[in-house]
Amino acid sequence: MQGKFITIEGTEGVGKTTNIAFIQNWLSEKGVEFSSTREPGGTPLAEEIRSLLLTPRAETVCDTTELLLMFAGRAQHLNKVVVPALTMGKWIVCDRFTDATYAYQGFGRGMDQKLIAHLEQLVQKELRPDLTLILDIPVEIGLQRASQRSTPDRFEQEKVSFFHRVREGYLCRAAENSDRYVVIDASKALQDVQTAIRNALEDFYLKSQRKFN
Ligand code: Z5A
Repeated sequence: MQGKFITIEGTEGVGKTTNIAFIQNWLSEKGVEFSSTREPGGTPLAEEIRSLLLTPRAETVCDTTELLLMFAGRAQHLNKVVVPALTMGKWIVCDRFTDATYAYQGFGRGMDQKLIAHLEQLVQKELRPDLTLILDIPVEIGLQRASQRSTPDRFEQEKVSFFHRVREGYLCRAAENSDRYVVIDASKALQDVQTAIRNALEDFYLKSQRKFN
């Protein structure tokens, strides 16, 4: 039996961390066996790569280096965590995945989408998320929310225009592949955001049950 692969995406400060806790509760109530994980990261080695990627440094990180590090961590994470869990029938809830690469490295940094697609195919083969929730928020509101936290990492030091391009990237992908994506207005009050997330999950769960039966 194959598990389901759910990813949560969005720009800075959209509330992924807050709402992943909500999704975990929902899955527990349904009696679904699941694991939560994140990218970049998710294994000890991939977490080291995460640290390389997020730590601000004097040396400029080349766009190609950043892209390859994202996929290097992903290869490790998929092989060690995601694929084994899905094969055992577990669901996976992942905080960011390859849509983030298209949005941040593709739209944000301007890297070639075809190159990203090529690396995606190399690393993931046919594996794609079953459901992607994009928490969408005007960039300025997200940055305002995020500013109340700790010192900014390397990405958080980017200009506002970078995050505008990233947001556009997410919305373009959702518009092009409406089947797998649900865009949620994350600027609303938390209770409203979570009602929308619950509706999306219930819908997805019902569909996956129907397919199974
Ligand atoms: N990255 C990449 O470039 N390419 C890739 O392929 C991948 C990633 C996979 C690390 O990601 C960086 O990696 C990321 C993209 C890059 N960089 N950026 N930017 P991350 O996911 O670890 O980092 P993050 O985007 O900074 O996420 P975060 O720190 O976990 O933020 P969040 O989870 O979205 O937000 P939050 O902590 O849940 O909420 C922020 C605040 O808002 C908090 O005080 C909440 O209480 C509050 N909040 C949440 N919801 C609401 C509502 N509805 N109303 C009011 N206040 C709210």
